[in-house]
Amino acid sequence: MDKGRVLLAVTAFHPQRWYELLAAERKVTLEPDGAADPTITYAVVWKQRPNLLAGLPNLRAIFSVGAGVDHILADPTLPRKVPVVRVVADNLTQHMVEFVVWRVLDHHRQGFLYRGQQKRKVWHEPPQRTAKDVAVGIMGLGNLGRAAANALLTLGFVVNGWTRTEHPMPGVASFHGERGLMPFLNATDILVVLLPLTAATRGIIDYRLLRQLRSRNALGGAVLINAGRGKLHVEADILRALEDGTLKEASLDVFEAEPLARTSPLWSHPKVFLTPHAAATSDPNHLARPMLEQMDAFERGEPLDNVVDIGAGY
Ligand code: NDP
Ligand code: OXD
Repeated sequence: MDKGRVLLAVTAFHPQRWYELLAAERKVTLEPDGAADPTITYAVVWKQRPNLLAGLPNLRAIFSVGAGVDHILADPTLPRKVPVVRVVADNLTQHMVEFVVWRVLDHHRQGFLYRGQQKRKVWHEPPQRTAKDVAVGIMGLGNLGRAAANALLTLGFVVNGWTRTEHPMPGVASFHGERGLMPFLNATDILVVLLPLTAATRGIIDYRLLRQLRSRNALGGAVLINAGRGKLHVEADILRALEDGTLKEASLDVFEAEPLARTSPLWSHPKVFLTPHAAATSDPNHLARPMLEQMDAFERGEPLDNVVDIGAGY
């Protein structure tokens, strides 16, 4: 049976390695032969061009090259009946755990202060606090949030988690839904955002929400770490919160518009640590093979794994 072709539709980065790995086993094209190309059976995508997938009559599944799928669902012409599969992979999870632990520890161990002191050649040892006195609240206790929570628990931090539906997790104070949000924030010193971007979460990290964090704490202020999506937060509100002390510091990996404009005050803000959407990179050397295996299994009649709930948006 002809397996058809894989459409590799990627913008924002060069898909060379993805192409090599997928093409080793399947016919791959970077462009369909016309809007209704009948030879395309799978699409592997990152921020595909709007309308690209709408007319493909034999499309069986859409694979995201990342864990998030907002970049796919943003297209209003997306064929709603075609399953969308997202990345759930140890390699990507490990990258995110490293990122979260790195940023939490840097804030906890006063990286900002010491980098400033080093620049000024200041020899001064401030009081040291202990992980057990600091509560990290993770918004989004999914595949990535749970793994990060476990690593933080091992280090001795108090961990709170907030989810959409009820998901108790051993060792974690769990909150869910709108009613759980305020008590979750009121018990949190370092807020880690690992939510997907959906209609319900867009713009959720605003000034009002940041005001609810616990700022009289062992750290001397509340901290924000966003590695979810930039459109979850309002950058003007983060800047305001940093100016008036609502936030002590922030680590931001994702931004409302990417790449971050060179004119953004976040680049040079003394209380901001910034990375270019690099918390957990999708490495094709780890992710292409499971994708190809899923295509083979699907053709044998097996169900797809990690299929997104398009209605919920993640
Ligand atoms: P999952 O789908 O496994 O988990 C999502 C979590 O968010 C779940 O716990 C879910 O709750 C919760 N959630 C969703 N909507 C709401 C809501 N309205 N209110 C409260 N909680 C909500 O996703 P992953 O952990 O795999 O990934 C999370 C996100 O991380 C991705 O969507 C992506 O945006 C981002 N990401 C960023 C990367 C980077 O490099 N910066 C790399 C990879 C991912 P429930 O458990 O009830 O369903
Ligand atoms: C992802 C990402 O969603 O890299 O995987 O942002």
